[in-house]
Amino acid sequence: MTQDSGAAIKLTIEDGVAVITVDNPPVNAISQAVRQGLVDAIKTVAADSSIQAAVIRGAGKVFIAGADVREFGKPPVEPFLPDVIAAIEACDKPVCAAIHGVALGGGFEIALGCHFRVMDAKARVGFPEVNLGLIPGAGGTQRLPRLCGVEKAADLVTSGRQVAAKEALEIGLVDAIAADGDLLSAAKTLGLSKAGAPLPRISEMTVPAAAADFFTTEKTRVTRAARGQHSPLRALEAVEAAATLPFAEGMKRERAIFQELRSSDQAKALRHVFFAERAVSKVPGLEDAKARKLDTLAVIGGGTMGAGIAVACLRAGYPVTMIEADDAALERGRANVDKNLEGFVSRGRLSNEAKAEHMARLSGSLDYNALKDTDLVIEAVFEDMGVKKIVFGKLDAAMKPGAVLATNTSYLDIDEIAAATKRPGDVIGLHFFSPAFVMRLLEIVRPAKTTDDVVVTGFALAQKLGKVAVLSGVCDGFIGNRILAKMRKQADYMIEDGALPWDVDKAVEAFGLPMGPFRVMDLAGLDIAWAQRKRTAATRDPAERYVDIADKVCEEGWFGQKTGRGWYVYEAGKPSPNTDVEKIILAESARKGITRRAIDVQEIQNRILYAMINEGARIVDEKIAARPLDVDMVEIFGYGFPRWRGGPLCTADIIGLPKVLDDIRALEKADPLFWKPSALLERLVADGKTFSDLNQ
Ligand code: 3H9
Repeated sequence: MTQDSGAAIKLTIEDGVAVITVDNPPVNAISQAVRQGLVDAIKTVAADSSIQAAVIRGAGKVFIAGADVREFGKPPVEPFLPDVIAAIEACDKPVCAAIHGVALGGGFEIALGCHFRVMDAKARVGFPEVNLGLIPGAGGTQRLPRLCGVEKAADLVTSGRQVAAKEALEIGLVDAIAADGDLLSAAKTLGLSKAGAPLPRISEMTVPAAAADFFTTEKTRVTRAARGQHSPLRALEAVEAAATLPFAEGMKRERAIFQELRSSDQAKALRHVFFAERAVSKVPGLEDAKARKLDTLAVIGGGTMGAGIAVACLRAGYPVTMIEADDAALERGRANVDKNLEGFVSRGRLSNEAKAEHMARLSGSLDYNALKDTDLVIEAVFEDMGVKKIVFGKLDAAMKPGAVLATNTSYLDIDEIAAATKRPGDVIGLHFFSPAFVMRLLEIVRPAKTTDDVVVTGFALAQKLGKVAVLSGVCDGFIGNRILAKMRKQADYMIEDGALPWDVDKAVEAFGLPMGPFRVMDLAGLDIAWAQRKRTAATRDPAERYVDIADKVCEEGWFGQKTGRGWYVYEAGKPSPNTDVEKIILAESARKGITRRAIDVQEIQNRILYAMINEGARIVDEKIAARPLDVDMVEIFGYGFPRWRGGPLCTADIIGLPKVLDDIRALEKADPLFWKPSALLERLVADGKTFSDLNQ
């Protein structure tokens, strides 16, 4: 017999077992049709005397990926998931979940509502709701502690981490792991074997007692790890309810927290990130382009960036050729790669054998002809236009037709670099962030003549390297460093106006960034930006406000961590404010006739954030970024902007664009050059629109 409840749930009866298949591509998200279909199917199981047991499974590549994230912005529609799961659990015939792929969020909650769970050896289960600013909302926080204890439940729901089959069996989340290809029949057999026997219902179990101080210490740990995000602590609160309240009361508490979080700003921001992360590689207009062959890679230069990029490529399984200027430099390049890989070994993330295999895939040469069969090369030499042009001339001469020629420049004009070759259509920017084998962001920078297939080859490489790639047009600093420059300028203005570097850092870190701008400068080395300022001094707009403080700090030879002194003094690696810098700052304010004033945390945060928003809007308006979401992804994956704020342009939407514009206009009164509002921001406010409207 076959019952088709809408298209989302299919029911067949095989050997006395009702096989209930959730079929809602692509990931069997729990839409209203799925919920209704499950309720109907369970009614059929109860009513049909030929059925002795039931199996719930998923069609396609996963069991069930969770609630339909697209429904969260809309009013909930019955039947509600907790009621669907209660109906499954109440069924008086055994119901067994057959889990393959993943059972996540509401999908795992459905599995916990079943009496038994069988898992494919490659499957994973978990509660990723915290990553969406939520907590499990259909009994997950109440059933999980009953099954595996409070400690493990707290770990899983507060971290969102996914558990592989072996661990799931060990901690009692599932009853069995099926042999390869045998999942359905194992689930059917288990279900049938329990027909007529008393059925285990997790809601009826008691929660094993935890250590007396467990929740107190756990709250401290979770608060620290969450760095301003609310959902992990609220998830812990729900687990605590499971430990202290009867099941029905605990369910009410969980539901209340879930509902509260669902409409929160953090949940909105995290939903935006969820979809933006997936949309960012789907660039409008490139749908039909096909990536070029990408089997062999090369890097030019074995310094910090070149070696870092080589490591990222080796980790992804590519053979990599490194080109250097002389034997000594090549040896240093190899040693840099070796050292970086050794870091993976010492952290237990790579075996010695695997490291040796990685190193065996690295070849080195002084001769560009070694690249004649290479599919894609990434140049990472000194940031100097003359040097880059020479390198690209050599690449042009040596490489085969159809090879992709990429530069890792952070700010040079790639159109000019491309013009040094006879094949500008094959030239592209691949801007990695340091360390290249850690940082998730890759800016793909598209000069005017680059062909579509070269651009999508950049995206294909990013996917292989596990990176989030964002397309950028050519401009000074591209998306990320252009915004960073504006943000740093504001930070400089504020220290001349009355704040101190550590006040700025503290306020920025309280906003949720991992490090304030002055701490970052100390880490990167103040000398690099100093050299850049000297290079561009002649072309600087004379009308623009220029703060000399950083130059004076550099003149003292204080370049940050590497010299033990910068904005901060480093003793035993620990930073403390550099009081000599404070003297320089006070003297500079006095020299410029500035009466220093107190600048509070709110003002610091606003000026930093609005500088980012205004520049981000300009970048979208100039079509350097295709959509606001591209700017948000650059900031989150390249600069540590908190995910739970959704990126600067999502934050602007949440604050409300009319308020953002009013605030910028108020700042404009004191500094009209810096704070001229972006024309896009003005248009959006005039039209009653948001940045999010431009993402659709
Ligand atoms: C929840 O369950 C709350 C409950 O506790 C309480 C309820 C009362 N909804 O990632 P992919 C789409 S909260 C809607 O590229 P993969 C995705 O947008 C939920 N759509 O594939 C994409 O669409 P498009 C907790 C979803 O193979 C397509 O599916 N669950 C959902 O790399 C393919 O996705 C989660 O947070 C969804 N839930 O990875 C799980 N999930 O093609 C989130 C995916 O148009 N999902 N889509 O861009 C995942 O982790 C991954 O998608 C998964 C597949 C591992 C499943």
